[in-house]
Amino acid sequence: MHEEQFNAMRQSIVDGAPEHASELASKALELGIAPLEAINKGFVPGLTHIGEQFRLGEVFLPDLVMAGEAMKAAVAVLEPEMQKRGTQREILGKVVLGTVKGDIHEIGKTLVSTLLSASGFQVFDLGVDVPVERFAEKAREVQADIVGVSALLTTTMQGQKSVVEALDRHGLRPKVKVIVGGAPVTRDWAEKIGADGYGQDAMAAVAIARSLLHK
Ligand code: B12
Repeated sequence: MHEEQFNAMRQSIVDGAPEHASELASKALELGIAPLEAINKGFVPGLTHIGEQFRLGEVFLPDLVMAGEAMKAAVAVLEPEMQKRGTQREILGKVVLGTVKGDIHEIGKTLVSTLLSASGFQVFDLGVDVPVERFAEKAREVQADIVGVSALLTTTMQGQKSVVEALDRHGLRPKVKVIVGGAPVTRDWAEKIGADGYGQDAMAAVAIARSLLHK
């Protein structure tokens, strides 16, 4: 079902066409496609494809930038609907979330933020390129239950380890749990750096956050 729609969504990202992507996102909602399904089956495959083409040297940075812009335009349309669907009232826990220093990839982190808050978590989104100490300071300030750290580059993954160490230094662990994610991140890596959880996508992030807090 909706294969044609999903193909068009994928193509709008590959083409780096923000307006078209946002039109297709609105259309998807009109057709009753769940926002997360539109993201996972339609738009993300476009980003996966362009990322692979970039790795192979078939497309260049401006193409990556435009694909990212198109994705953001689509998510901007779908996000309010995702928020609306999370009807839970009770706050499940507080999560401080950000992308590590030196890394400006925001799309995946923002999706994690949206789904966590739609699922009933109170999220403090620090944005991208976040200094290590900032994670710890914010966690202390808001008495966070969980700190979530995103990294999309093999070079910035180290920053996740530094965040775990900073929380240790601030005496916030093991009370404050750390979850990590991002394309190059694996469960093994999470274990190696002493994180409490790894999520391969935003749905998994919610599941792991819930299970860490026994909710
Ligand atoms: C779009 C994009 C960009 C855009 C980002 C736009 C933006 N505003 O975010 C721009 C153009 C800025 C960009 C820049 C660069 N990029 Co780039 N980019 C991508 C691309 C194509 C898609 C990333 C994305 O948004 N994916 C979609 C989202 C939904 O998925 P996600 O981020 O993985 O997030 C999901 C999960 O990982 C998980 N998750 C994410 N975070 C967290 C956190 C927690 C706590 C949890 C539990 C889960 C979780 O849940 C998310 C939702 O499902 C990837 C390719 C790829 N396949 O990842 C390359 C990629 C990540 N980029 C790459 C590179 C090399 C770069 C540059 C260095 C290029 C350059 N030469 O300048 C720069 C780096 C800039 C910097 N300092 O950060 C490489 C990284 C290679 C590596 N392994 O180190 C990749 C893999 C492309 C490639 N194949 O070569 N990029």
